[in-house]
Amino acid sequence: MEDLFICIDHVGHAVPNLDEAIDYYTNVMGFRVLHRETNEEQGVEEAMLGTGTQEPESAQIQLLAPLNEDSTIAKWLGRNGGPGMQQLCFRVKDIDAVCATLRERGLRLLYDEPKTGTGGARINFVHPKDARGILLELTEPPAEAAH
Ligand code: CMX
Repeated sequence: MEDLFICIDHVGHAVPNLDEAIDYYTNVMGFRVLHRETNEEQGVEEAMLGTGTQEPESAQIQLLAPLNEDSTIAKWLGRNGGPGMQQLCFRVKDIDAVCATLRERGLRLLYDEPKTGTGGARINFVHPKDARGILLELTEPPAEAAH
């Protein structure tokens, strides 16, 4: 059977305050900030952090802070009682094909069509109840960042 996923792209860490979390990851853990943006549609202020090799295959940490009280991340932080691991993200080459395959295999994808994620990537999510308790993000990087 052909592989569906290229690699783990990132792990999402939900935090109440992005700057405070960046301070921890850079000054205590020695990571570098690779990218930062606000995604209004997803209700997040986010940053990507890298460590070790900067090869594209190196998985990153995605810090996710809520933009407002209605944010998915605000809800998650409230339920979890504080910061923690919110998601695991697999990189894919063709998100439409992978979503179609996973749907055929009985999994619920959150969006009918992919939405826009970090750096213009096309993203979708497998519902955590269909992924053994993990919110699973799928990301197809934009063509210029693909490798
Ligand atoms: N990981 C694991 N389980 C989770 C979860 C998560 N991140 N979020 C919710 N769940 C579980 C809940 O604990 C709950 O379980 P129980 O029924 O056993 O209590 C169940 O899923 C359903 O929870 P819910 O309250 O009905 O659903 P929510 O309103 O919390 O929504 C979800 C859950 C996955 C649909 C929502 O978080 C979502 O739409 N996520 C995708 C978007 C997102 O996460 N955006 C931010 C990141 C953006 C980015 O990565 O770029």
